Amino acid sequence: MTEQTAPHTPVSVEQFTDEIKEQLTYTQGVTTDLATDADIYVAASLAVRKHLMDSWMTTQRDMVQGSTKAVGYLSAEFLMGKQLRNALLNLGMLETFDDAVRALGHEPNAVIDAEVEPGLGNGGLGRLAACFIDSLASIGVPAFGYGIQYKYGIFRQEFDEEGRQVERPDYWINNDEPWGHIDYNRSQTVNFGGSVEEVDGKRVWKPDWAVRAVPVDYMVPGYKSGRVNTLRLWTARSFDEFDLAAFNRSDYMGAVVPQVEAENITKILYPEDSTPQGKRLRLEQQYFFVAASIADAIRVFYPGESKPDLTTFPDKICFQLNDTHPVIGIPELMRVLMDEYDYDWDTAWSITTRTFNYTCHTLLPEALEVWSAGLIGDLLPRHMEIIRGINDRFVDELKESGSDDAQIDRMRIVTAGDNPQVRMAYLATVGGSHVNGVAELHSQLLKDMTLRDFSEHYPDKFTNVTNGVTPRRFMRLANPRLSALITEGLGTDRWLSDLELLQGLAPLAQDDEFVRKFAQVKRDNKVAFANFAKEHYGFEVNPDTMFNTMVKRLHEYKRQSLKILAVISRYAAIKNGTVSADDVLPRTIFFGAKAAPGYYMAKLTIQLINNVARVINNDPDVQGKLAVHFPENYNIRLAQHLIPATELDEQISQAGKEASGTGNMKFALNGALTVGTLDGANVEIRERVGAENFFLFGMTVDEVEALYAKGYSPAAYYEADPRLKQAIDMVSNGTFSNGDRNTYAPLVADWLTKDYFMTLADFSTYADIQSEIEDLYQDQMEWNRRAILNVANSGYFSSDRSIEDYLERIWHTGPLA
Ligand code: GL2
Repeated sequence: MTEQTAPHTPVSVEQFTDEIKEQLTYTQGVTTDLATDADIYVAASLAVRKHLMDSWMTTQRDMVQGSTKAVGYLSAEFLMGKQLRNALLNLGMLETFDDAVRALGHEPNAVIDAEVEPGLGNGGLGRLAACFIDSLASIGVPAFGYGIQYKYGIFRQEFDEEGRQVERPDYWINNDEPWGHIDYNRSQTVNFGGSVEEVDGKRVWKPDWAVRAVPVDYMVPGYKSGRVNTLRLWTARSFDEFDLAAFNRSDYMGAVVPQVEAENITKILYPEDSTPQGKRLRLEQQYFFVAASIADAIRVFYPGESKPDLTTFPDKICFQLNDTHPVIGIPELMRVLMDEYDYDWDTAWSITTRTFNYTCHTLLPEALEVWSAGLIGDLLPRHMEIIRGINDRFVDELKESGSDDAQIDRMRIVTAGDNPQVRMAYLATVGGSHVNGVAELHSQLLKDMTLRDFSEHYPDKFTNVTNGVTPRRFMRLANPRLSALITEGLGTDRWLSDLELLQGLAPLAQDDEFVRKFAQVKRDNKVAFANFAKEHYGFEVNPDTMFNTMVKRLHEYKRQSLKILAVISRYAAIKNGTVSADDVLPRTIFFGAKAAPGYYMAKLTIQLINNVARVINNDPDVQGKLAVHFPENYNIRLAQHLIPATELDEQISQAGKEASGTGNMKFALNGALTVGTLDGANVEIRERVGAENFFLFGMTVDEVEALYAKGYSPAAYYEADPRLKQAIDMVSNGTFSNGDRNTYAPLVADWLTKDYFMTLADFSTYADIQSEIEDLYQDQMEWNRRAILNVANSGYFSSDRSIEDYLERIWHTGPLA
């Protein structure tokens, strides 16, 4: 990656202080002495935005003048995290900011904390999109992130007295939000409903209703690249504020109905992870942002042209479909080309298929979106016609290539029968140039299982790009102590834009002095986390215990159940004296997880974890030996504090279920060791950091398949391992529900009779490996050596490398000259 210096001139502390004051006075109308932390945050953000403005404009100009093709990353989610410190880092202004804020009589951390985190994503998929646009800008590739500015992001999680999850609305936008610039002059019209008519031999869509899509632009500054890209999030507005006739009839509520209906489209992020629900509103959201984005790209790249030559469109921009959510963009681009610009089908199809590529992020069949043709036809009648046209031509192609009827039926984009369904993953595969999975194993399983027929039909379309994470946010910002030590060890900070340089740390794992410094960094991070946890969550955390963390969405396949059963078993062993007091390695276990509001088993698991924590933390018999904490509302901010303090990370999904995981990468890069299965990117992490530096357990994909095939009986595992039996019995006998045996009965019944993700089958090896983990932990020098090797060998998991792979394998473009 080429490193360029930011073109912006360095700013002195005095100058930046003045700029903040100027914003306070002339934008906010607040005097410096009355300014709150939140006022300073807004003023400083606006001042920083001004510093980015020139680079933002030149990047856009250079992009349109076109030395290289741009990337449009279409994603229903962008989980950005806080903006201010990231922008300061990329501008090289972190210290200037701290000094200026202090000069104004404020504490930098308090000012940073005033920023409300936009939660515009559910989990890994949304965070990946945010890492990717950071890397695109840092590498200098012109790019747009295109998505939705939801008014309510992912819900705020609280726990009630019983430890159950309660969802509260996240009205994040109801605060001063200095980063998003709403641009009414670049809005687009998005149509819905109606019918299609034949007019002069042409199909003409006569829509029923329309909403106005207004862009809200966020600057995406590259790290030291001098480039600033755009994240354009659309917000829905109605064309008329209210129905004046209704208002004049004194029907005040009725008067605002059209406005409310239009604005509902971008009201809320669907709080689901992986399993979509067939909701009309969700399809409206998808079409809304994709249609606006395609129209926007045409506007941007062919300014002022009424009859642009759109055969050049795929040379100007390629669209990456982040999962199936934006796939309706394929028929939309076809419609635009044929209906608005008069191209014939074949030309339109050639442009479309060269423009789109598709990333699949799942292996769960239920997570591949399927829409009823009736619903699409109702909401987007012209698109449904086009989808049928694509399907019919594809079926013809299959027939010509000799596919039999059964295979054709398996592969139809629109299923046959009375209630036809549109399979969006298939549409994406047929309508784009490339399909990629997100880790080696995942891409292989896509080819062998999920999309097998398609990979046989289009062998060259399929490729892999292993996910990555940005080291700027997840190392430099989250872990300044480790970052400083790495820079000291390597003698340069260039690793932040060339993460493979971390390999230079490998020899230092043999240098006791360095190992001790590394251990001290971890220790300081643990103390810092203990203070943070006390202040923000009210927990007392003992930094002299091992910090063992499992943070991710709550899903049965991720197997938080496995972890909590092992914790219960450990608790029982300590309490009953099965392990002698001297052999107990004190551990603090952290969970962080949100469950989709309608996901009953996941929510019951949350309740169980909270109650196990309550019982353990209040039991004097295990004080100082075992503690469990489950901070509410796991989000990026909490991740940035907890990951650097963690020593042991849990990645224990059933093999073949986690597409990649990206938390696993963040932990390894921050010097945690992983206990995990051979799943997702764990496989590649283990290969790189070395098998001896990774705690592997559990069945492989093949073993899982074989056990399913043979017939899986979880009860047999329950009977066979007394530790497991005891743990499950404690859940069922009311130990964690004040004696009530019913509370967790559904969980227990599921474990013993179904256990679809084979938690019980993997329990014994998981429990066994704990003693190996604890033995190693006793030898702190050796543990830290291995942690250093995790850091040194994880440079591959930078999102910069992922983007380089996309550039080479899929997008065929590169940085601006
Ligand atoms: C996910 C996968 O579950 C996860 O394994 C992967 O790391 C991310 C990013 O590729 O995508 N798919 C998905 O729908 N969500 C994910 O986190 N929400």
